[in-house]
Amino acid sequence: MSDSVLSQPYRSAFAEIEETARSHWAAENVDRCDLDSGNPKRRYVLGMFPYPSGNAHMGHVRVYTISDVIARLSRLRGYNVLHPLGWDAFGLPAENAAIQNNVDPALWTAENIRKMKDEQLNRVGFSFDLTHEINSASPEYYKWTQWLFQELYDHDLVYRAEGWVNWDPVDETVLANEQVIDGRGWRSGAVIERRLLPQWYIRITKYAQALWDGLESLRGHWSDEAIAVQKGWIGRSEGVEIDFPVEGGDAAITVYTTRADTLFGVTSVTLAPEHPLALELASPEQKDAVANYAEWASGRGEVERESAERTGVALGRSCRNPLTGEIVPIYVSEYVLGGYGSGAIMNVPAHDARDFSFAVSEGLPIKQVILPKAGVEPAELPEAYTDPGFMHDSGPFTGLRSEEAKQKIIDYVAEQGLGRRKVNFRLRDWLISRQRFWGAPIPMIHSEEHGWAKAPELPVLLPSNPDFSKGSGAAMASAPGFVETTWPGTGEPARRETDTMDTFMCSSWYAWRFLDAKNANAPWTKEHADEWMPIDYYVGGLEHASQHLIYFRFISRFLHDIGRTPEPEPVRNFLDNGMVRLGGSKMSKSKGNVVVPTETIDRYGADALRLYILADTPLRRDIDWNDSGIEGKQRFLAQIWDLCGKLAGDTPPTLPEIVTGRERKAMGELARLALEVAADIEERRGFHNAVARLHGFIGELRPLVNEAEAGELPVMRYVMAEFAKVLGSFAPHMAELLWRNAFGGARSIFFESWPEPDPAFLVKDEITYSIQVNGKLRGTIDIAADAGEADVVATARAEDKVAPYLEGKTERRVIFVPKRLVNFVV
Ligand code: ANZ
Repeated sequence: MSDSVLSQPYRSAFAEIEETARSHWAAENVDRCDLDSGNPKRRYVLGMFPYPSGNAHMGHVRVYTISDVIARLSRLRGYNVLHPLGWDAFGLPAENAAIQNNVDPALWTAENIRKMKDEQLNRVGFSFDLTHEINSASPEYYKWTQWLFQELYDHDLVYRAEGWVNWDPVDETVLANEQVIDGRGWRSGAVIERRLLPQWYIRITKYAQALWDGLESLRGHWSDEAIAVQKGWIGRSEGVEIDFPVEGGDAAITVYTTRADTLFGVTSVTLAPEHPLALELASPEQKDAVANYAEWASGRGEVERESAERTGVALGRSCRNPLTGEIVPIYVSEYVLGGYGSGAIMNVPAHDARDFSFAVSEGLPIKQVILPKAGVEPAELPEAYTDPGFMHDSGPFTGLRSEEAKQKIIDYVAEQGLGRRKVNFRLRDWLISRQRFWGAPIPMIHSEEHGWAKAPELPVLLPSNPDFSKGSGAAMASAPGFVETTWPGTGEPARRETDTMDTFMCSSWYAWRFLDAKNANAPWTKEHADEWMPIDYYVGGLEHASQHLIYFRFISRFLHDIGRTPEPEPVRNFLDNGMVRLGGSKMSKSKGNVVVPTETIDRYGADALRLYILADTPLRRDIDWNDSGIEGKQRFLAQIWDLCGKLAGDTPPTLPEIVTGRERKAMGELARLALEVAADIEERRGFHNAVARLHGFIGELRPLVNEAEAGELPVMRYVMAEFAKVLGSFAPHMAELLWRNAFGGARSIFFESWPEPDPAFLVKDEITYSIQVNGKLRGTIDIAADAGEADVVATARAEDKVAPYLEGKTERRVIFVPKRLVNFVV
């Protein structure tokens, strides 16, 4: 670092400034977090860990800039801060690259991590403590992912079942339902096929109610949208099961409905094609048609089934509405899903959109039982009427409001034993088997004789140097020595499971591993979990609010149940940030609209980038990138640089006595800044407001510094040095060098404390009084807010515009209204 850096214009010095600052941080271990420091003030600040693609993009910059601001500010405010970085390193891209380039995915991943860590993210100036770094694809980590799987297994939360799965023909893998978006694979975009395979499932549905209830405790700490996304995935619905006796037999069809108020409008009953009664009940003439339809439909994905044109086949049988006694026909149709509710529905075409189109295509009657107004005759319906209203043609319930009738009908159905209340969830068990190589091997072994058992030793290591010539699943099965093993105890031959785990399993517990990243004997210690969990601030995109955050919350609740974490919820505050776009669309390599962070840093500096990415746009909104915005931030930093350059000195400033109005004003600005910025970040998520306050502060301080008398400069210098500490969370490189070069700091500014100026300075320092003579306004004065009555009156009397009206008169009385007015009665 050259001594003269302070005298250089910022725009030619920023690269040197930033590199020098980072070398100071490294030399002084500024970012180090000793988990056992004993400081009872702790904060765990975490940005969702990245997939090591090899390219850090603006999305990463945004997430970690946010977490970094919280982390740096928290350190200055006296917290022991854990702000770690790790790698979500298993997954398809590494494997695909490995297959294409014929390299071991482990090597490809390691090289990507190196690039992202050392060449890219490092340059943004994030205060990660890399002594806690983790890599989910390392045996030291996935040993514990396997341990977690076995814990779940021991608690009866893992089972194996044959099931229809979503098969992605391009990636050659099974996808979870939530990884299929509009019938296509979430990564490959390929149209998903259905296949039947034996799979490992995790019984997350056992936690559905708990996951639902837990959302209440997150209100105010998670955005309403994030909570709504969670609710959508869990999909709790309160309804009733009703039994429709089948004509000519003892069977009954149980339907699930959330609309008991529509029971009088049922015109048919429909089974899912896979419903066990479908074939059994079908009339001899219809058996073949039903069987063919069921076979065709069961190979189709759920999304497709729900969205396609309504098709179906009649069973040639009927059943009886238990409430009305009406006889209605029975159908099978693909839009009724086998895995939801009871797999059978009552069709109310007048009030359900899907039933409406089904009735139209099957020529079924449409019977209206709810009308928007009471006591009118129904007109023909162009589409289903789905809103609440007034009951029509519904026996004793006619005329009631539909919400009220719903409760009454449910009570009646329950009393008469025609059905029972029922809660259903959309959430399905978590399918974690992947027929891929680059994941944590599922630690199970199988023998023909004994069945399945846990692999006795962990980790079950991935074979190195896999042969991908016969495809991805085969790489594991063909690896020498991997599959063949022995049954524990007996030594009989056994085979290892060759499937690997969904990578969401790796990321479901990584937050705990940061608490003991290097522990070879345990996944983490209870002491650390008790001290550090839940995460205080978790930062990441809303796109993870469904999958990752469901699994993370589930695993957290499980770990809580087995006594390994202190609270059921893993995340106190979730900060979901918006995306960074260019020209209105998401930055993507294929569209060629990418702004590369390292190139941006070359041009403008990391501090300008950080300020820009935080400014103007509220946390949850998308940013639309524009270069003039970041240029503005660079100009702003240059102003700060110049201003502090004028105040440079060799020793750290101490607070001199505050005497003049200008000094008081500067102290007031500092007090307000420190107070409000802390609240913006810690409480209000107002990162953009905090940046605006930095601008506002400099706007006020510039004239004060420029006009300051020589005697006022020490205060100005003190105030700007304190400002540097606030700036440090946002533009850490500049703050570091100002601290050292202009303000005489001997070691990093990040060992300093957040400014805490006397709150007395917060009081608005001047107040305007109206001055009257005999009740007539003659002038105003500005005077210190804490000035006493005598001072105010004396100043008022001497005011130029007032004095002439008092001259030569006898003052009979002075009326003084504090903070408002002085009236001289003469
Ligand atoms: C009669 C009815 C009348 C319905 C009406 C709706 C409106 P949620 O809230 O998602 O639980 N349903 C039940 N089981 C189904 C299955 N296996 N596949 C497809 N649809 C199914 O939705 C419950 C409603 O979805 C139920 O209420 C049922 O249709 C349908 F005017 O019953 B309803």
